[in-house]
Amino acid sequence: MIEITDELRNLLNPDSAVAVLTGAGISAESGVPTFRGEEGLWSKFRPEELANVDAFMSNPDMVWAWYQHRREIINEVGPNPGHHALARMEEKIHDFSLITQNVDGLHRRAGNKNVYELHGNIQRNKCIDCGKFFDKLPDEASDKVPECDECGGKIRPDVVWFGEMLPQDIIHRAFEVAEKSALFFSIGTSAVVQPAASIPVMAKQAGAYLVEINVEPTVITSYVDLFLQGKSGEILPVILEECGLA
Ligand code: BV8
Ligand code: ZN
Repeated sequence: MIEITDELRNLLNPDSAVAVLTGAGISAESGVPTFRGEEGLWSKFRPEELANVDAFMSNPDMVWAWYQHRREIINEVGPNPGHHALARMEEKIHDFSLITQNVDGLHRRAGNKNVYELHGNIQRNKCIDCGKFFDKLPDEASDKVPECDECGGKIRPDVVWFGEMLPQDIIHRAFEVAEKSALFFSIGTSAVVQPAASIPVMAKQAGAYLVEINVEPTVITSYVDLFLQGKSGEILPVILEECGLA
């Protein structure tokens, strides 16, 4: 039984400014592996081995194959009830912002529009030399890094790797909406990767009621106003129901 506080019930209404930060946990029930769980993508590898420029430059085919593997998984799955609940929230709440660390595109597929993809999107690729974007790849299935048809440069996933800056316009908009929110949800994130992990803290410091939804406590759990332990795909629909937004 999840405990919906009066504050949450009062704040989750169509006229509140609501913002959400999601991480890999919200896609777990869709079948997309998280990063740090036991079956996590990185249980076999470590972030520094794959999600950074040096790894790509020193072993491009291995990094490229890892992203192809992840794309295959993502292309096989769909949004789960947690994603759909957030899409429903955006339909019902006039001022709703969804900030995500995920690169799987599942929030948009569930119907959310006002989505801030802090770390890019795994379905988009770009040339590392001339920056040309590629929505379609020369050979969709190849595990070899494709080459740019303009300049011959290597093509990489359009995601933010460790050590790379986040898109400045997006991160600043995310800070803004967090700071003006009356209610902020941190959902399915271990809250360790910066600067994304500081966003829920900023929201609370600016006066938001901070709710965390996670199957286990995280480094911010002791700081939040309400910790709802459990699967986001199960908890979010209940919250909508209890707050009359279903
Ligand atoms: C930058 C895209 C600087 C690519 C990703 C030392 C201290 C502090 C910071 C640093 C440091 N050393 C380096 C840094 C900076 C570094 C960082 O934060 N490192 C960490 C590891 C300490 N950050 C960066 O490098 C960032 N850039 O700082 O640039 C700069 C400044 C100026 C000029 C140049 C550079 C860039 C970070 C972005 C990296 N890219 N992803 C890709 O996807 O391949 S990170 C990747 O991991 C995700 O995008 C996500 O952001 C991150 C964390 O993962 P989560 O989403 O939280 O997932 P995780 O598996 O960890 O947790 C899942 C959670 O869900 C768990 O809590 C689990 O319990 C829960 N869960 C599971 N199932 C469910 C569930 N919850 C609910 N329901 C369920 N069913
Ligand atoms: Zn090019």
